[in-house]
Amino acid sequence: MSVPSIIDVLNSQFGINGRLHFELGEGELPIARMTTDEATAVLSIYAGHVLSFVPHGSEDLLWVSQEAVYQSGKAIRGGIPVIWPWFGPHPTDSTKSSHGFARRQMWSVKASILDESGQVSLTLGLTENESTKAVWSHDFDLELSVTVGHVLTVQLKTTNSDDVPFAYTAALHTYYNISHISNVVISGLENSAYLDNLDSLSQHQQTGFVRFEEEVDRIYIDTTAPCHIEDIGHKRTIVVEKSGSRSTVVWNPWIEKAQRMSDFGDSEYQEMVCVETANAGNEIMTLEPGETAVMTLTVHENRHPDLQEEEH
Ligand code: TA6
Repeated sequence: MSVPSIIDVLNSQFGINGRLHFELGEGELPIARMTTDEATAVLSIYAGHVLSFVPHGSEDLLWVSQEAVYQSGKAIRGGIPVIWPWFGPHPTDSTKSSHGFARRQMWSVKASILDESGQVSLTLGLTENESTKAVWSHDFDLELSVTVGHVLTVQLKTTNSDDVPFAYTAALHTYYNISHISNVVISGLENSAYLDNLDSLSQHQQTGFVRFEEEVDRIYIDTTAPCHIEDIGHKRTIVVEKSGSRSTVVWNPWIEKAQRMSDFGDSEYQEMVCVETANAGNEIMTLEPGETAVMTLTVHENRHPDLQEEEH
């Protein structure tokens, strides 16, 4: 009798007929396909990484590069990378990879639920192992819960399972799929303070909506506000709401930076924008042993079928 594959085991333990199915995706990495009457989603078990969220009859709300690499140990370019336990470069050791290690680890499947409203939820987990201990000394317990329905809900729960306090920064580094970067404005951050990553993290204040005519890389601080990505070309507003997050990062690499990234097409900067649900910059989280913190992102679209597209 043949040994059941990991996919067979996952489908037998957590699969939900017609609603939740595991299979091998690109790079032979395990993925979960989540199907509801309102939307579908794809979640990579590797990296705990949402790759797609498509409301029925609409465009994917998430963007993934055509050049993305699907390989153990590498970060997937697009979707919702889990940035943990440090946002950006390592605070003291430049030899450590940017944006922490959670997005380069194989997570485990912990639970699946089909609720009475027809939403499908999948919970993944990550705890310390030899490779995480090599770069970060603490014991920890991460849980990522993804719920698919009319709204995509992504919840990142951090528990300090160590016997000493630890500090971390984190983000759900979401890449949104847009019609064209010159068609898009972001509202919700007016008058917010931000640290400009293109100007030595100097502090500035946002005036009006966020628009894009060059690379933008900003950590908006002390903000819990929802953001609206107004996209005339796709005739929709992407509504980004959050809790447990006091920073919002906005990034578009523009031309030069896109050309410098091997897993990012030279012109792909035109079809994406990152609005990241974070605790980053000076928003450093500290947990005592046994303490838990939860950061939650909810995303949905409002469609505007009668909107007229301006020439760009
Ligand atoms: O969130 C913005 C940012 O910190 C940018 O500075 C850029 O580096 C981006 O993240 C992508 O980082 P990555 O390590 O995924 O290439």
